[in-house]
Amino acid sequence: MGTIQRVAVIGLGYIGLPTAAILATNGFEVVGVDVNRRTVESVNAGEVPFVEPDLGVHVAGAVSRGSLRASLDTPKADAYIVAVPTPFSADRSADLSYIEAAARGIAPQLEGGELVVLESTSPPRATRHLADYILNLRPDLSLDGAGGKPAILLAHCPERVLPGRVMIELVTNDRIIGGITQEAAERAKALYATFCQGEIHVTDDITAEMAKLVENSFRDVNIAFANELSVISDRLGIDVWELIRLANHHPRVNILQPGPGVGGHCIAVDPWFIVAEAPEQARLIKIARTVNDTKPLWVVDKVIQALEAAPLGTQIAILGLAFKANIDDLRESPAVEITRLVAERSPESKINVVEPHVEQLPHQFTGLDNVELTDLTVGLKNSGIVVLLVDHDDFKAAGQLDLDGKVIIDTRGILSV
Ligand code: SAJ
Repeated sequence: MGTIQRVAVIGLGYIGLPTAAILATNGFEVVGVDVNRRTVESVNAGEVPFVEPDLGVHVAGAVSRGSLRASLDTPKADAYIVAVPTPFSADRSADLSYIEAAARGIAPQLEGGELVVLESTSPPRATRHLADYILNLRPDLSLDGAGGKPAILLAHCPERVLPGRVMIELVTNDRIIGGITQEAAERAKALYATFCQGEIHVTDDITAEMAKLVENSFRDVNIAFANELSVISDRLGIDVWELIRLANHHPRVNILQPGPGVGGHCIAVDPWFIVAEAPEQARLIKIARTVNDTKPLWVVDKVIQALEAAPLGTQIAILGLAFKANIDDLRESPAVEITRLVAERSPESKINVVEPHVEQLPHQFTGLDNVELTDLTVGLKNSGIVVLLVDHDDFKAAGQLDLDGKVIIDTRGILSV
């Protein structure tokens, strides 16, 4: 098998495009493939269709040097990296249709000897499913040379980068690579070693798939513990952030932070893939998901109770809509859910939303005339109830603002720090 020179990256999203750009910067000839014509056009123009620090420089440089281009069609390549979405279906099992679509593009291009790496967060056995799907389309190939058929090398290498730090973590994070065969794992390791400065750990495909799901479930379970403590502390009339700060002084205790719920497209999704695989056994993982998913409703009840106790006409300030601090991403954000539910349950109350990272309210607020986007000063001045939902740096100074006489619901502990 020859060395890898040409790499096709299927899916130019938050993971695929940075990976394509890093490979192009490290001497590979890279073609990024996407079904979205606008994405393809903007990458070919050297532009990035979403916000991620430092990505723009890499893409613009690689495109202008000719080492990166985008296409709607899957080309012939020495290695294929699949970085397409794996959303969950209505029954919360993983939807593998995007992976299958990628396989339909790759299969006709294979000659034998190519490496195919699945990077998408995947349920156990998804890499095998991808392999079977390709072999079904190409019965003349094999995974290990059996029957004299040329082999293709299948591996899983889950992405683990944190949105907002992708270009740094792509290079510095350790990676886990699971091969369907040892040869596949070793070849994938050689490819990733060209740009990854972290350690690269080799294992089998199913362990690699589970490692990614377990990392996010670990976080989900631990956030659920913190969220449960916040509800218990509220009942006891104590400050949960002080409680956690004190408990964390113990050398073997490290409790995470409670919040209004868990947002984003990873931690709130991946644990369900484990639950779908082992519904009887994954008891803790499932209850943690439920604890985190119901936390926004608890916050909504708190706001409604405050409203009922306040004088008629009291306005509400909502501080933050993003799913976490200092980003503009509103998708799957508990803050959006809370604000929408409060607006629906109290249509007569004016809601002043303060979110410095966006210029307009998202579609969830269409038709809700009592909700308005405003700035921090105006929002606070007009409101008798202040609900802190995101710990943006912009709000950290809120403790110094005049909150006298206002009812504060601080779901992030900004005022406790
Ligand atoms: N959150 C809390 N309390 C905490 C920590 C987080 O309520 O103590 C909330 C955040 O506010 C947010 C959600 O959890 O709503 C998730 O935020 P996050 O920063 O923990 O993680 P993500 O979703 O941005 O990225 C995660 C990362 N996984 C882990 O840290 C184990 C990242 O490394 C993964 O690559 C990413 O998921 C992914 O793509 O799977």
